Amino acid sequence: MKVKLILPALAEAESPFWRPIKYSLFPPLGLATLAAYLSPDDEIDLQDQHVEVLNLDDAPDLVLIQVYITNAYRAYRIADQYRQKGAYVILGGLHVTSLPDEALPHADTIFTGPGEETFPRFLEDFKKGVPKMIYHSSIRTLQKIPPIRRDLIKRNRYLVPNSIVVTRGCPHHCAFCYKDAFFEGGKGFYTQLVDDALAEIERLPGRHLYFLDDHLLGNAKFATSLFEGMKGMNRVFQAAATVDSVLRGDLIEKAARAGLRSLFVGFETFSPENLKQGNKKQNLEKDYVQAVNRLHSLGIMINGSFVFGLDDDDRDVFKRTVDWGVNNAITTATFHILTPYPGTRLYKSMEQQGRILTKNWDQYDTRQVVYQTTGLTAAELKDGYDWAYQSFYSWSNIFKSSFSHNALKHQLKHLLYAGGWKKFEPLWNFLIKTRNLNHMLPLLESILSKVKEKKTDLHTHVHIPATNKA
Ligand code: B12
Ligand code: SF4
Repeated sequence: MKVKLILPALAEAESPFWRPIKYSLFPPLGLATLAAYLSPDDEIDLQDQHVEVLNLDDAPDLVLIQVYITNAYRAYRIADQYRQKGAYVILGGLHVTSLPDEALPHADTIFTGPGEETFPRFLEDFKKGVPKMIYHSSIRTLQKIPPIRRDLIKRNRYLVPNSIVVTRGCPHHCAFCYKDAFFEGGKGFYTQLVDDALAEIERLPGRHLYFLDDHLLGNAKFATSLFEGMKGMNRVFQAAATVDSVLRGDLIEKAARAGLRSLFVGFETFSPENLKQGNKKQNLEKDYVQAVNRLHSLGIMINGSFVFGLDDDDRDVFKRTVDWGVNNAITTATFHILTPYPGTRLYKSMEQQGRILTKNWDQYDTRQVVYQTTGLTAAELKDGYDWAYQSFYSWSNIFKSSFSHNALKHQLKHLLYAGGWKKFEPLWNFLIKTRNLNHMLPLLESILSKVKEKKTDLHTHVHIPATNKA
């Protein structure tokens, strides 16, 4: 059987603000995971429109398309085209799970939730000639899943070919996050067996790994055994976790010993009112600066995530946030305009209040205001968000935050990482065009090499209260 797997490009890929490098980071891991259930005799073609021109002139028997919110319209167009040609088209992913009724007219079969149990079930039915229209995932396990078909991934087109997920979901319930909606009807947080996770790591060449798990430290027992097992592997890795998990116990030290060098942390907001609106209870009354200092003392760089536009935000929130990030030597920052994704609790409450301004999903890229704001006007929010990016990544701020680390090595790493990420677009574009992105991996690995800072009262010069307590 001829099988085509497609990750259509997100709408923002056509925007003048599109940074090609941002979409050439990670390969389509979800589709490569599903491909593992196909038969070795199947002829498989996996295409990622972010890094290649789609070939739509072929004639596959089965087409799988992964649907995110801002590629949904494009995904539907591709699906319609293949169905007209007689292919059997199936759709799944976050957006299909949020809005199955919207997706259904464009597919022969749709899937809600993770695919590890439903896709093999579908394949059996499909082969028997009795596929259903909808498959809902309810059994959630990562045990006995076949090894991801990484051979289908065109590694040289990605900066970070070694992306990996060893858990699914998250133990928390933030109102703006897709997580509860996506995992509805079954477990919302579960892990691989540690040995399976270690075996998957062993299969990855080179040193660098990027864990795409929502919260790698979410299950302390699992994470402890994982880090224990990784100790001798000489890996360097990046991951995501909460403020709370950085502050609790000594898991973060174990992670650092196993090779953790950079962490994505969801600070989101400093306002307790906003945290309550976002149901981000795990951040309430947590000392953000203490978390930052602890990570820096372990030589771990920080990618801070911040959301603008929650109801308690005022016009000063942008400057306050940027100043905090710079003064606390956050290496990179990801700012988002609050976006009520369909299916989330935030969306439901905004819809009830009549605050959803558009249902054009192409605009739901966290760079645009799609809801009725309260504390700020939509223009203030958009302008403040744009300003925050410009200001945080100005050379003066990059220098300022880099040189506030104690260790020279950490200063240089910060400078290279933040400057390299945001300031060398033509170089990135050249590397993408010439298919040489993967040659940057050794440089990334050396930037992520070990550094140990002295424990001092670093960053006591914050402009705003050290914690998010009122
Ligand atoms: C990698 C990643 C990206 C990549 C995506 C491209 C790629 N190459 O994969 C890039 C960098 C482009 C990206 C961009 C953004 N992202 Co992102 N990203 C992720 C991340 C970290 C990992 C995705 C992943 O690989 N998961 C692991 C695999 C195994 O799972 P999966 O892809 O979901 O696939 C499974 C199922 O969905 C299902 N499935 C999927 N497709 C199909 C198809 C069929 C036919 C079937 C049967 C099943 C099926 O089966 C798979 C196996 O279970 C997730 C968080 C997460 N942990 O999932 C966030 C996440 C998806 N991103 C998110 C966000 C907010 C963004 C941005 C808006 C951020 C920004 N401000 O720029 C943008 C734009 C996204 C958009 N507009 O929709 C949000 C939600 C987005 C949404 N609701 O659509 C997430 C969930 C993070 C979070 N917790 O908030 N992202
Ligand atoms: S902690 Fe992160 S992944 Fe977990 S529910 Fe909140 S936003 Fe989602």
